[in-house]
Amino acid sequence: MKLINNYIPLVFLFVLVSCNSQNTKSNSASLKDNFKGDFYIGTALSADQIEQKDAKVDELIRKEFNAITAENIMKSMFVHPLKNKYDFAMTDKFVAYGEKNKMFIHGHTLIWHSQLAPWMSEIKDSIEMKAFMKDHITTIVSKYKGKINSWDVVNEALNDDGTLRKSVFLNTLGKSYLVDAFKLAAKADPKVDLYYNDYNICEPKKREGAIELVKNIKANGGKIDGIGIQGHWRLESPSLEEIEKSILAYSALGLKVAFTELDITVLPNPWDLKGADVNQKFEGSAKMNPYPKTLPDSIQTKLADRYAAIFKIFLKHKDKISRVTFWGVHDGQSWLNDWPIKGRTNYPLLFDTKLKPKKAYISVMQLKENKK
Ligand code: 9MR
Repeated sequence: MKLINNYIPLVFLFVLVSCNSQNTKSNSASLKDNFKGDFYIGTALSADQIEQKDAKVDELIRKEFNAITAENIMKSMFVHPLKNKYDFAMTDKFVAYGEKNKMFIHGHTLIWHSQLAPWMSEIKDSIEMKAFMKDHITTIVSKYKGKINSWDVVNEALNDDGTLRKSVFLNTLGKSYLVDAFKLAAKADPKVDLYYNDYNICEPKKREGAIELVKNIKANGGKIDGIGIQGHWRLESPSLEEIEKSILAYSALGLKVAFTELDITVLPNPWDLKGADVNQKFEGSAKMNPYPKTLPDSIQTKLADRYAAIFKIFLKHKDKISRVTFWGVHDGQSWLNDWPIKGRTNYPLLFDTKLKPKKAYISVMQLKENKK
């Protein structure tokens, strides 16, 4: 009996130590470490996150992610608000944050029809537009030469049917603006990776358009290194087949494939409702905002399964994929809470508003952990 009594504290100690070491293991596991050697795992950062306003969010960012994109502050209206004025205060902080934390730094975005400074939308002719593009691209890319690892040179130049979007760039320069943009960026930093970035380019028609666009840039002597598939996806679409076909098709062009703005909406879409008028007011409608407090377990599981299935394909083609970046750190900050309807509660990412890993996080992590 005495002998057994002597052993009790020892057994207790063993249980304590092994529990602790398990805790340490699961607490120290992270997305970036789990997918090390496969592809970068990135996130988009808000201005507050770049300025490290919330210590807990900052800790999570540094623990889980090894690549960053600025969600907004690098867009032209912020960085180049007036013809003769650049404002690099925030972009400098963003790049310094990435350097300090040894992260892959992605530049988003140089030429985009949206979030333009007002003076840019008023450019009327080709001479003025050429001068703008040369100054804008050269100034920004040269400034961060050797610091920013890849750029979205052109963003969202296509319509959903694969034709070129009517923008101030297309209107003034014709389709040659695409080639010009890539040439200017390559001249300013010959080593940086240059991407074309867009949404819905896993859909067959738009994919054809994107392939044409890339071929046209290459045929005209532009340097393009990669394609950014944004990945603003839904639970049911795009299909896994189309995602896989897209990885193969883009990579067959000699491009790196990056998933650049990944999130998955779980909310109903006004455009899917039969007879729904997009201009109708959906704000405040309970039908359109079905989970204002928590996400039911059944949907949480659907989201986890969808993320796992998608990451399985990413892993299968990891040799072709350079980076997978989520569009935000946690559900609370997602743009999808305000689009296409303002003020809803969406659940598109791997961390909830309290920064806790969701079932989707576990399902993605398990894809690798099971193989270790
Ligand atoms: O997430 C961004 C949101 O905060 C901005 O209000 C919005 C303005 O257009 O842009 C969002 O990010 C977009 C990205 O820059 C390009 N692809 C689509 C993204 C979601 O709209």
